[in-house]
Amino acid sequence: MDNTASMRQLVHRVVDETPVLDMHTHIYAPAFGSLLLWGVDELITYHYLVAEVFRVAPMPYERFWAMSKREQADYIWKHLFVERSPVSEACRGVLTVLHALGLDTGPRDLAAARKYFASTTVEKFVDTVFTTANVKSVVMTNDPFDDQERPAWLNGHTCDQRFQAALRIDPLLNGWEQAVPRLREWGYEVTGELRERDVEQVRRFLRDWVARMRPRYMAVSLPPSFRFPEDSPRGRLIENCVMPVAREANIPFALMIGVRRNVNPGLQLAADGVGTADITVVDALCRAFPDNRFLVTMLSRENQHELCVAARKHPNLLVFGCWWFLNNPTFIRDMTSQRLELLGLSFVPQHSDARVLDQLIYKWAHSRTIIADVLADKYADLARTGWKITEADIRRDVADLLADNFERFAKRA
Ligand code: FIX
Ligand code: ZN
Repeated sequence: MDNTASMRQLVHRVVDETPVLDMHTHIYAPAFGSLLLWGVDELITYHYLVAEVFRVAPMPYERFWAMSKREQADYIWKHLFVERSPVSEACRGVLTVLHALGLDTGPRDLAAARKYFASTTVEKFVDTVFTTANVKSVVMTNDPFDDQERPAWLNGHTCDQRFQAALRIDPLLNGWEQAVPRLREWGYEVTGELRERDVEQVRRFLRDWVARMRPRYMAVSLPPSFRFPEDSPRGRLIENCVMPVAREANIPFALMIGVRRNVNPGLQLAADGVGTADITVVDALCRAFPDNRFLVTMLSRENQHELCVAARKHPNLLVFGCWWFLNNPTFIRDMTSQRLELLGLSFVPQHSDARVLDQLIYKWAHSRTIIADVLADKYADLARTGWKITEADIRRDVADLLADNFERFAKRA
């Protein structure tokens, strides 16, 4: 295939046609009831947009949070969509979703969008979204410390194969002191001292939840100040509990590094910020635990190059996604090129982090376009050397990027 324009078209078509396995989201299967967020009011009140509305139309935080969801959506729509053009990535995302669902965004008519959602059911809408986004399955974020979520697991919810679990353990690793009484309440006899007995009890807790959830991986988000090795409860828990249980279960440990929680608490879910982390923690973990596998994403742009270099050193490290403040076209393009150049095809270019079901549509549509563009540039470079790329080559490479690299690395619990 030597015609650059038709090659580019083909790469875009293949990327669009290849189903995605979305390895990190915050959406839930319908069996989790109200935990599954969907619909236009949820879409518009996404925490990315909450942060943006306070920039242009601040009000006392308590007043905003006292409003109903619908009132919050009206407020955000007015200030971010009507009184100025919705050019930010998060605003654009709302419009991509409405447009893909066949709604006319031209009249700026929120009532029409609400009418559309009122006329469908969650079950139907899950099918619509998975088909429109061409996503075959998503990995949820499942926190056994979450009082709303725990009962769904304990009562044995019916499972929809498109929704896979991830055992998220932030409260255990980042808040050991608060975790101790909860573990005790659930029958894990920990004292808090993290000696042999506690270690055994925490392992039992993790094993029980691995058995219950059958997660694709265990996961934690970490501040930029995270260090490893570290003489702290978190350091000891990772070394003595998480690593052995992950090995036993044959699942990776996902680290999402670089979030500074609660920089401005008034913003609630939108309160978090970013900081540049220390890459040596990734090297140290991969080196200390060669029989464990690590999925790593970092939040700061400044960490991306050294994360690629770390992945070149450690086959037990799989770099993934353009996380949160990096899930913007500028960074996706830059990071995807950088990763292709340093790692070839051995990484996972994107996850959606969708919190609202509908967002799968825009997050994947926007990322797919850029991934396809960058990949087409690389194939064009190869073609200039005389290398012949076939459609089958492209289909294999794209399937690896969008699903199979994760699938092979994570295997099955
Ligand atoms: O910790 C995480 O998994 C983050 O992705 C979220 O907590 C964050 O709020 C988010 O939605 C980012 O996209
Ligand atoms: Zn997330």
